[in-house]
Amino acid sequence: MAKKIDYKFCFGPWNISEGQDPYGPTTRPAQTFDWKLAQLKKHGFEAMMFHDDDAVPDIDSKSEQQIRKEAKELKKRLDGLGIVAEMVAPRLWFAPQTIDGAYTSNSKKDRQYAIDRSLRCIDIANILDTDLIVLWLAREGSYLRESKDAGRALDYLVEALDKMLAHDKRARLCIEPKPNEPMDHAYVPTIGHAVAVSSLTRDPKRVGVLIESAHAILAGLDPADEIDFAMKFGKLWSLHLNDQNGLKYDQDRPFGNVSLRSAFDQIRALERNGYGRNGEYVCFDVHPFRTTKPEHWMDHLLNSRRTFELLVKKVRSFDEKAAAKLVADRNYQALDQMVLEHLLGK
Ligand code: XLS
Ligand code: MG
Repeated sequence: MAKKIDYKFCFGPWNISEGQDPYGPTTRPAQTFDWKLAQLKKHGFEAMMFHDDDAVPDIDSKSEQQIRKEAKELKKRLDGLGIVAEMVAPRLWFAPQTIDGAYTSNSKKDRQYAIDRSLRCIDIANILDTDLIVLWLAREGSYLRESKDAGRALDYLVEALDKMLAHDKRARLCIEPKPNEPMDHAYVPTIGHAVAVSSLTRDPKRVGVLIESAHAILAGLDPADEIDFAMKFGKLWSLHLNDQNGLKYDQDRPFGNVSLRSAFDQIRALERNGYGRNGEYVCFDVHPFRTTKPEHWMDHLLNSRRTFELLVKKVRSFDEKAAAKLVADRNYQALDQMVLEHLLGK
């Protein structure tokens, strides 16, 4: 039997947010970036995820040279702390140039902005010594169907991906699909779409995917099936575990918060496909509740990791032979109860 995987964990600075939502201000005092790095280290996480402007703040106002200089300074700090950068992601949904989309904007000039910024993001990743570029395609979609053309959008998207692939022969692009929010309909809503897009690029083997549990649920899909699908193609290079209560706004709840069974199934899919064997990280894209007090600031991350670890034990102690017998006998009623009682510790 293959050696059991010891998972490595990470999160991003936005996962220790200050409690703001679209309807109200922060509920916890602002913290510095250094405080966030220190928390990560203190609580034994191995790596941090970065947006390009987490790494280099106010990136749009800085020259290429200045960006490189600041990225190098950050790399020194990370090395000093013993923290790895898991990935860098261009934040393409804040700038005035991306009001009408980034790579798929109707404006040529604005599409160029999105590409240029992504190339700078790849430069930063290089300096931080990661080859992983995460692309959450936030504004690539339509709000008003007649304003865009989905086929043309796909051409624009592939053109942008090709420019990134050409810019750095080492970079691996990881598409993080989400079906909606902020757009009404995203152009790359699921893992199947992302895998299909990869096949149109100049180097499909350097275009993979990142699954976020909540995003799959928002697409009406089972995150465990998305994991199996992506890994069948060898494309699951990163993972954002969290939870989501139905088809609402993106909730980024702690892992297992809504459905322990779904969390169990996601880990079962990871284990049977060997996720982590090539150094992939388990990241938690979770947010503290708005109500969380400052003294409990890290609990959603610590709880997510603890739930993950407890469920790994549950997956490893699940009687797969007995389950296979029930499957062979088509006794899914008994299989269902077996899963429930296993989770209930019976
Ligand atoms: C938002 C996304 C974002 C990405 C990184 O829904 O999950 O946080 O993970 O750009
Ligand atoms: Mg995410």
